[in-house]
Amino acid sequence: MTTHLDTLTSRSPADPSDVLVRIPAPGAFAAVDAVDRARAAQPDWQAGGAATRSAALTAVADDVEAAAGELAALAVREVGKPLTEARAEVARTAAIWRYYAQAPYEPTGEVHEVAAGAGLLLSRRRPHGVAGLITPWNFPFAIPSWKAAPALAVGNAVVLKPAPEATACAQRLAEIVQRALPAGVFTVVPGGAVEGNAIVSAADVISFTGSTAVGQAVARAATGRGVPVQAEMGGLNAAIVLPDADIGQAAGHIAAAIAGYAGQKCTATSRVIAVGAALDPLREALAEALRAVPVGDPADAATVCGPLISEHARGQVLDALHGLRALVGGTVPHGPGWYAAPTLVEGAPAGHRLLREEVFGPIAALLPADDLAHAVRIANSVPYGLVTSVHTAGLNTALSGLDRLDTGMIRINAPSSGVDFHLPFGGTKASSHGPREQGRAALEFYTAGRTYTLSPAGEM
Ligand code: UN1
Repeated sequence: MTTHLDTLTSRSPADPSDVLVRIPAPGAFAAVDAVDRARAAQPDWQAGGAATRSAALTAVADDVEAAAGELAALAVREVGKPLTEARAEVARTAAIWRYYAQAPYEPTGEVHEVAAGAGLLLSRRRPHGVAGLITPWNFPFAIPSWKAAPALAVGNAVVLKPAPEATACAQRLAEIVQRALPAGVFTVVPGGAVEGNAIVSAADVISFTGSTAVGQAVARAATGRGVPVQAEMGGLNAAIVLPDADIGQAAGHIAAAIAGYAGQKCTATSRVIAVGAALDPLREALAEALRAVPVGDPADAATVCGPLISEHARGQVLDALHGLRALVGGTVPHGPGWYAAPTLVEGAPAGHRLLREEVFGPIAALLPADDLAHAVRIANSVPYGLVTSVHTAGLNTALSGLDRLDTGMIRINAPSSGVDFHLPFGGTKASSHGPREQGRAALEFYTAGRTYTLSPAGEM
């Protein structure tokens, strides 16, 4: 992990003079202590039964809903998420807890016949113990929840280390979750690299979302200890537009996926691949849609593109423009806050940084392709493979033309960003490591299989 911090500071990206948190970093010792306390609390939580766990998760969902307005306002202030999107994230968070509140009642195994003789074979899934979760700032309620809720549902205890930029959101979420759970079962340890490393060195299962460099280091460390690990990392997601697409609809979806929350999602679109005759009308429609994106104060419900998380993050967007002419944007609005205008470039040469590295800003490159097969080759030509949106009216294209796309998720006639929490989430190549998260896949990840052989006692 890259950040070594003595003091944790979180400030509003729309007004950097607004400091939400300034606390001493708790240190490695405190992180390991939280894991130890979680390990002591976990057996009773597991043994408490399905109804107890289900009721606790339902209580969290209810309390998130009851606090919805306040939580959305906190995400606006701390991580600059535009209000309408922040409200949607809080609603998604409540739905995630409600969905996983049913999981304790799900079957945990299978019964099989023995190969020969009398007896029974059972397979059953058991929790690992303590789940160590390391989460980013961009979905400060939803990502901790879609990791913690399934881990808790199947009987693990949880220690969560949020990104420093989202410390206040994580602490507020902890208050809500802790009200519903026995002491020690869910703990937030604020911090940076030191605390994160300590959790990775002590927990029984690790789930990470964040940058590729850190995720790969986490995966190596956990694998070295022999504990299960999943890491959700970067994306360099393509939108492929076929000539038969509804170009106006495609432009709207793609503009939202480029500029929504200033492109600060691993699912954002950063490459737009126009097939054949789609190029000219798409260029025009997308430029118009991007110019129309409301940029500004995240507290305004009409805002779609708010500020970048930090001055450094905005600098990355400007650096990525190097040597390119912007069709739209490429400018930095005046005033406090780390804003950048939604930006579209054309003519980026092969190998340009924009086509190799995740920038995490409201910027995308428009690229031409001769036909669908060419578009798929371009889409695959990056080290990442998280999500690809495809815009077409053709069912054949959607169902059979995309087999060779090297990507974890395909979204037809929809923005690349946005996910359904009840389905598995994850990608290929440098985007993801280990089993999928979310949906039922998460219940498998947070448990280990055990096989029982039951033979009759005595003579048969
Ligand atoms: C979304 O697109 O709604 O960190 C979710 C991220 C992803 C989640 C994206 N893991 O941006």
